[in-house]
Amino acid sequence: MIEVEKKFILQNGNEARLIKGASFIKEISIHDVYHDTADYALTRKDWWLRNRNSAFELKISLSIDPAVRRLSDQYEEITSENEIARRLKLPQGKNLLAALEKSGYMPFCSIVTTRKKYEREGYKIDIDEMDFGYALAEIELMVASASEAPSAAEKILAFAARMGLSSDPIRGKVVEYLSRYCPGHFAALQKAGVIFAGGTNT
Ligand code: V4E
Repeated sequence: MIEVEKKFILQNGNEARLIKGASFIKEISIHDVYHDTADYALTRKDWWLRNRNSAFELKISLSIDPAVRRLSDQYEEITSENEIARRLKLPQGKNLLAALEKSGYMPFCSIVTTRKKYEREGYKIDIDEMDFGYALAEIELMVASASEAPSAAEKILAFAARMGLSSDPIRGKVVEYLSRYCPGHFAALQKAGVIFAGGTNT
């Protein structure tokens, strides 16, 4: 099965309409700390290394060409510490945090997200409220094959429009955090073509 998902900005109370009549599944708290080098070696190539609730995860962009990537927005997700160390060319078998610090990686952003999970009309809905005053909804459909992904994306957009959500491109939580608090880092990612001025909604 393949997940097809899209993110939408939540503002002016549009959350209430989205979750009206939805089944509440659960609420979780997520603490993400993102790491990179001083010259943004990872994020400039659209690689995102985070420690989520004490477990490391690396998201690697699957396309080298930013224009192609914007159409698909596919990331490989690696959760094994040994594999993360191998991809980052760090010494194997050591404590990953210590190895990262020794090689010049440091935290650049810390975000606590309260995520409420719902289901409505076959769609999975995540409502993410970030501790820095930003909120997003993610709407997801599961499909059996890649060929079904475009029509699933259309269905999500039609559902979102019915819920009164704007499908204008949005900034993910980390990109929004950087635009507010780390302008130098944000500008470096724009220059590298990783962030477009308009954002994304995938
Ligand atoms: C892929 C990515 C980043 C890593 C965080 O990914 P995201 O899906 O925003 O986080 P989250 O917490 O919802 O992850 P989940 O719980 O679903 O695993 S940070 C930036 N990107 C890519 C990106 C980009 N290049 N440009 C823009 C405008 N937004 C996002």
